[in-house]
Amino acid sequence: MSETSYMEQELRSQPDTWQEAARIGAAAGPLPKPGQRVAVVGCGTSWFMAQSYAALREGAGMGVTDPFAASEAFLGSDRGYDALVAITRSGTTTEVLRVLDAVKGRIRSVTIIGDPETPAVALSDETVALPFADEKSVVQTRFATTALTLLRAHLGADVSAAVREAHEALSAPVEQEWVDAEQFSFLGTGWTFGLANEAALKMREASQSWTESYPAMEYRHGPIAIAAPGRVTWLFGTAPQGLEADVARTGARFVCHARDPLADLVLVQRVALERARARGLDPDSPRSLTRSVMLEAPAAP
Ligand code: F1P
Repeated sequence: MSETSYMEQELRSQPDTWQEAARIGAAAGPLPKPGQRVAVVGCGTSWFMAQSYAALREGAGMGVTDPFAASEAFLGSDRGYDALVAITRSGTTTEVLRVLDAVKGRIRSVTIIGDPETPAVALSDETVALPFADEKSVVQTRFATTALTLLRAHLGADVSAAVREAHEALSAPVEQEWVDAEQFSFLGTGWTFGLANEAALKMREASQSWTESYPAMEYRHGPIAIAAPGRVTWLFGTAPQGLEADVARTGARFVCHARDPLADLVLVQRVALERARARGLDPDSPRSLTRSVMLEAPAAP
């Protein structure tokens, strides 16, 4: 692995790309208007950003917002969607292209895209391009968080504290206990559940780590059985009452930081990078993964 991987360079640029996205998101643009019924789709990391956006938009009282993995989206006319938001860094992910094609002429689509020179653009009614956040690393870091920052800003959030705290997350120490830990369970509530899913995926992709993720209130309903000494339970946002003490009793390490949860995800990206390094893995070339999943068309019957 080179001294500085693309993953490291890209994750370090996040405060700048977030600032740029916040500027774009604050303008009206083609993103859904308050009151519209919205479906939001993506695959992998982009699906998890869709989950976070949906929780934020619903929480802000902006209207029904349903997140789907692109391969599992329910977009029938009985659901009454006014708009489809697709999130894709590559613009070539087959399942996302299939959804865009399927709703064409029926539901207005807007795609948040990293590479605007790709097929998703022609299939979308509108696009919001974030080429400055596109990445060379297979493992996504800044595109995902920048897309979510754009959406947060579009929902009216002031993201300046998140930008400031992302800087701080870039210089915070990565504890040796996190590099050595046997297992991580990531937890969140509301919009931070999507972040928990993304944190768990990042650690699997970049460092082949054993990770799980749950809504925080679900953790006591079974998954806490995995918590044990040498393992970490990492919560994004505010801890539900009593959870820290419950985890402490298992002997697992409980981690919950006060910083903006999206900024805390930056710290997890750094943990993933350090764990990859410690295991001699190249985070830019993760095992069995490609930048985009492009499937062949099914054979004609
Ligand atoms: C989505 C994605 C990535 C994942 C993998 C395959 O890509 O699922 O999240 O890390 O490399 O592609 P995209 O649609 O956002 O380009």
